[in-house]
Amino acid sequence: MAVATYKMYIDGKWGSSNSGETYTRVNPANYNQVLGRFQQGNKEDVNKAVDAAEDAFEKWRNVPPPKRGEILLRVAQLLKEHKEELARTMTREMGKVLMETRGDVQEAIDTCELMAGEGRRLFGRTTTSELRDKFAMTVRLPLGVVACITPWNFPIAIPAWKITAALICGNTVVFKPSSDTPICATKFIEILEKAGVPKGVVNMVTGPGGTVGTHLVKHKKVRAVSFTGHKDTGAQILKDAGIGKKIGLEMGSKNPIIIMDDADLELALDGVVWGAFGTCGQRCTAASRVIVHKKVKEKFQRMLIERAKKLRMGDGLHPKTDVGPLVNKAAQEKVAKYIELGKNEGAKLSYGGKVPKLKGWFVEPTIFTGASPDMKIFQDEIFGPVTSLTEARNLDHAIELANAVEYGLSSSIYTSNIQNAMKAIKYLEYGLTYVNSSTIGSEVHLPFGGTKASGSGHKEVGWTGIEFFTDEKTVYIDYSGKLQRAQIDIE
Ligand code: UN1
Repeated sequence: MAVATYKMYIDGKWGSSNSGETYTRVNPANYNQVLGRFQQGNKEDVNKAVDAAEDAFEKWRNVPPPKRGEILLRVAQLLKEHKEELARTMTREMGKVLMETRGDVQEAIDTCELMAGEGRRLFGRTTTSELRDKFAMTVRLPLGVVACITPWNFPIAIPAWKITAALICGNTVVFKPSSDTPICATKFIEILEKAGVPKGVVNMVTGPGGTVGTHLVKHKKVRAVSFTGHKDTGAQILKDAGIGKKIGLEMGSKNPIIIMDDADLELALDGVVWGAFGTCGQRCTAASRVIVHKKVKEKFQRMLIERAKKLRMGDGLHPKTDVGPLVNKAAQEKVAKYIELGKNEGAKLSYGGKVPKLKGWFVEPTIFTGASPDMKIFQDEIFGPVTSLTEARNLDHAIELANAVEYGLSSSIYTSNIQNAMKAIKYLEYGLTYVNSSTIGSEVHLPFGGTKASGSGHKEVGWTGIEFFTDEKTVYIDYSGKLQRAQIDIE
């Protein structure tokens, strides 16, 4: 079968990169299947895209927000109409199972609907003044040209999080998708175009992070960067961006599930299996650590291994598959390396750990027991189907273990005791805490983001997505007709 060549999207036109070069991407479940040829973007492409976005800004910011919202509702409608086809494309492109890729598209639909409604909110505040005949309020203004740099693990949902929030606020966008998922990115842009997003308002440049991403981040005309991906890239973005830009970073984590002795163990088991092995462990919210109360540790460990044995690994398009492949060869090698490391540093490999000889980048669901804070498998984000169990003496110890990593995105506690739950909510240093539910599965109308090395302090989606993509300008209107000095002319 002929391999299709995909284009970039700049100023409302589909075209080739200035570089004249393309790259290919294969199906991670079957690396003999080439999916397409994609544009290897370069600096000139980024410049053109930023210029187009800058030109489109004045007109777009003046489109009334509810009108912008109408376009986003059409995007939602088109995503609904194409949900199944998009989900299948996504499974072929990045490997996660169909149930999850359908969920990914659904998350994008939810986001479009939420952000469309924001077009009739975009609230500022009004408040009092310390002076007479003076009015004080805030209004939300767009930032200008914003860069959205997205990962491959949620190849439609995360671009939708960022791009729709940026658009409803009146910004124009340069979108740099992960090089592993250019087809999903292209399909999403096609839908935006079809829904009526005007030319120049959203532009897409594909290509390597080192050139396209870096140049975009450094670009003087870019007012904000919203990035999801690896913490090292996030740290580099902070260095490269310079001053004058708002930087939103969503990075990795090492998310714990705490299981107390009073927990419903069957419920906790469902949560651990879903959190650790769903998306093949490739979520920044994945449950990569399980911290179990000593009284139930042996029992829970047995239950988990029994359940893991039932997981079926394979092509995500197959309806019976539970765990798909990793995204690419480098990911497979990284996970395999960590499994070796875990054994060498003294954790017990209690289940899985093998790299099967298949024509895809698979690694077996893997469970380590006896992991401790001095080990890399306890500390580092592995981003694969690997979880580790650690025993805790009591809740305080469990929370201490949970917090003993540099990250802080998602956390969970299984307990039937409200005091335990409330204490965990208070002391877990994580952006998200789930009670009696897994670490994955955030909803789009609530803030998403982490503390510590997981984020830069800005959260996305929900009302926080709107906060990020606007400047909340403070406005004072003095109608007293005389000079009134704050802090001085007070009665
Ligand atoms: C990510 O892995 O980058 O809560 C985001 C969740 C999803 C988002 C994950 N809604 O697991």
